[in-house]
Amino acid sequence: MFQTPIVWPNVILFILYHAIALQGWYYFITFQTNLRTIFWAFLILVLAGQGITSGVHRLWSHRSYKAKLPLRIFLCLCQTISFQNSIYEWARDHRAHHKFSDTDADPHNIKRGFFFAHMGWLLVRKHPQVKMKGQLIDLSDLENDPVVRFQKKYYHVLAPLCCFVVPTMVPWYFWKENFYVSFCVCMLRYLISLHFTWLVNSAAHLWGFKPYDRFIKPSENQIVAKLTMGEGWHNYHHTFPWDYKAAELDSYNGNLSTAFIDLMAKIGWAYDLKTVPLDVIRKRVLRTGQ
Ligand code: ST9
Ligand code: ZN
Ligand code: ZN
Repeated sequence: MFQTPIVWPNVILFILYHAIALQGWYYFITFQTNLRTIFWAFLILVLAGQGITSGVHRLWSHRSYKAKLPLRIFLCLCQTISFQNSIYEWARDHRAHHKFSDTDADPHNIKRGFFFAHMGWLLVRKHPQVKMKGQLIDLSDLENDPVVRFQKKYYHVLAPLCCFVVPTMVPWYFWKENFYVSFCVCMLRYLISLHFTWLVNSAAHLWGFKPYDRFIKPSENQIVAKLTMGEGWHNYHHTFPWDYKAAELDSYNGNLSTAFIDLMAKIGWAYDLKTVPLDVIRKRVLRTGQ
């Protein structure tokens, strides 16, 4: 039987992150932070979010649209700010998650429980099946993208710089925020973005409706959709992962990522946006829907 070896440095690091973020929360609710620091943190949260949703998720993991070089550079910068592993590693794990959903070869297999799917998978060694079956996934498109290659090569320097150093320094340098307060707020913003993202793997794999495929765990979770700028329509997304909207409906309704990609398409930086024809959706709903 597979024993899960715990990775103690990760456990300690995440406890430390949470302790510092809690101090950030305390400074926030006791009005000890400059309002500009909060706006700044919110801006970084949205940028990092776009790097995940429009960038590493919809573009690099699923190829649901194509992006010209300037957009790829911008999204790569945003994804680096998110400090959620390099584009290459994130997309590799995510493709494994879709191909081997809810099995031992899924890096955050929901069958191992809420905590494991949420963040526990980052605190232990991966199941051997993830590494073995993961070899079957084609990653040549990522290996051939110079933006992805550059980020992977310098990730260990770029990620701490973009996620912690610059976001902490700006409020301290430009509006004389207390340095430690700025650092705590930066850590709070980082942990909010991590937990919101992780909810897709935990909550949206447990709770919600299954209008498109009742045989899979991923579900339509409106709360997660709101928190993740449009990534909680997870029953639809696992049924039609190539749709750039990651949702059926055209209305944005909190799906800021779709609005962003549409805007990029208008200026010509995004193209070949893939969607699913309505009759294909209807047929699937009749065949496998709840
Ligand atoms: C983080 C990621 O948080 C979150 C991803 C969430 C995904 C959500 C998806 C939902 C959609 C979008 C949501 C939008 C939200 C928007 C929010 C808005 C505000 N295939 O990994 P290693 C092989 S990261 C094939 O070290 P260990 C490979 O050979 C948080 N092969 O495994 C590899 O070597 P190399 C910050 C694979 O040793 C070797 O195994 N980051 C695959 O078991 C070793 O790989 C951290 O905390 C595969 N899938 O360690 C870092 N995987 O890489 C945490 C592995 O050289 N990570 N191989 O090719 C770690 O410390 C370690 O990875 C570990 C496992 C301890 C977890
Ligand atoms: Zn999923
Ligand atoms: Zn996906």
